[in-house]
Amino acid sequence: MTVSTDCQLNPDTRPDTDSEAYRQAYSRINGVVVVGETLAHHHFRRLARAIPADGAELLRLGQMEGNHAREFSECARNLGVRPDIRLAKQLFSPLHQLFRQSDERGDIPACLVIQCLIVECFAVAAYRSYLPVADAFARPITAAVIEDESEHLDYGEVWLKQRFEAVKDSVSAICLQALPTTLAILRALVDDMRVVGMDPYDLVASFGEGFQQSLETIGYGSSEAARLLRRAMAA
Ligand code: PL3
Ligand code: FE2
Ligand code: FE2
Repeated sequence: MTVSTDCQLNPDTRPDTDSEAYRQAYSRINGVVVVGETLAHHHFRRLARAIPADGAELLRLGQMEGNHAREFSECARNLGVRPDIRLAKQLFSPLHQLFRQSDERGDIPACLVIQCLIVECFAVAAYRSYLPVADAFARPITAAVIEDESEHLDYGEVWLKQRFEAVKDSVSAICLQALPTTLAILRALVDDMRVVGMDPYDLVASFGEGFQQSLETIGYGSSEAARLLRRAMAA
């Protein structure tokens, strides 16, 4: 997939990155991004221990997440904004706890659904929605990160697809638990997204489409995937 970066907005509709409202919204959004990327780094390191046959590959993916966290931190520094890390840690805590519990009980499929399917679909949808309104410094960084996140999503899809019948129950169960906690993060950022020029409803719709597509890729039939998604989104 290639991502165009020349999507500069008309100067009249471009958000004013110097306004106090923008800076506060950006602080909360960037905090969520930096914490999400840092957790992704830790999750891939845990996955490398859980799946030793793919250890080197998973450590490489984890390394990419560390780079994303650094690059997005630079985007905030470039605007002179400090990311709200405390709020972001609170928002991500339920999803991170679910990952830890799944890891502790040796439920590799659940860990892969949380990190590679849910978090990565979330990241791809969010970064695609941010790209057209990103400032000139953040735009090329965001475009490159989207390519990386697609690779992380692919890793999880391939692993789960190869074992679909054996992992299906675990996948369905963790979707019902983890999707509501992910939507709660999005819900907490709805107003801030509008301030930076993103459309939160568009984002939720493209997250849902991307996630349903992933479920179908690993082996669900399309009406079965849609039903699971509807149940999880309503939970
Ligand atoms: C996976 O590699 C990392 C997961 C991070 C989750 C990101 C959630 C983003 C929410 C809204 C993002 C808008 C983009 C803004 C970029 C500074
Ligand atoms: Fe990332
Ligand atoms: Fe990622």
